[in-house]
Amino acid sequence: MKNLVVLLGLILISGCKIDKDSKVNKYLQSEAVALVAPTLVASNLVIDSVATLKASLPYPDVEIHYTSDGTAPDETSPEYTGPIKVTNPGVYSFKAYHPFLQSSEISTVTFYKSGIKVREVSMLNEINAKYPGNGVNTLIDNQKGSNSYSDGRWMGFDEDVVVELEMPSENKATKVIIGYMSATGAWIFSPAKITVWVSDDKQDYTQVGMVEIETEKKGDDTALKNVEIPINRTGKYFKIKIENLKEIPQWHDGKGTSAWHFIDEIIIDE
Ligand SMILES: [Ca+2]
Repeated sequence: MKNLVVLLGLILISGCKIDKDSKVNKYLQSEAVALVAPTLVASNLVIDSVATLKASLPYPDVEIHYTSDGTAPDETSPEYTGPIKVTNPGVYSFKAYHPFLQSSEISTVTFYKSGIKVREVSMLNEINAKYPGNGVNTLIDNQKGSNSYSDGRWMGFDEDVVVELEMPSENKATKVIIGYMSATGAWIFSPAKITVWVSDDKQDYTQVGMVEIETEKKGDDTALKNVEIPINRTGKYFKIKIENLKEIPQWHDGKGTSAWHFIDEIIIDE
């Protein structure tokens, strides 16, 4: 499987405090130089059975320590010595240490459990020609998108979207998890509202869940987010309506116009 580059650290050292009068000396003072965060590469972020996670920071005498429970790593955390086989979902965090340089910032990557295997996915509206991803299967391919909305792993829309998912059989589903991007600098906002219906015959649908998502505030960072909609119902067909924000708020250059929303994966959790 093609590797997904999660985080890139192209510059090895950063954070130099350079004094006007002694630039060279200051640059060489090790206490003023920090390691960059380790680069993380994961084979896949939605785990069907196992994923492989590699961390690297190619610099002499660097030690990388990590945690797999969402806590911040320190020098007492397990040391990274080679690719990790990831079988459980959760947040993996890495931090680099060096005998003479400042330790790095923390790199993190989040793994998700794959849901019920979908037999067929269809979209009742047109796929947007600008951001089609890899077609409608983008939403159920166990691949998460990167920080780049144009990486081909995201589907982007400037209107409401209705998705139908057919399961192989009637399945008990506990929740629906939808991955989306928040990047207001690119006019990409959170979906405003998501509604889920279930049916046994693809005719009569019953609403089983609905969530409204708070609109971004000025200054919010770009982020990859997930929304979970509890359903706790059995069904063979699921219909999901994802509504975009119809009026961008006043603080934004696009005020009053409708927003884009970007989706990378829908997981029906058993
Ligand atoms: Ca995907």
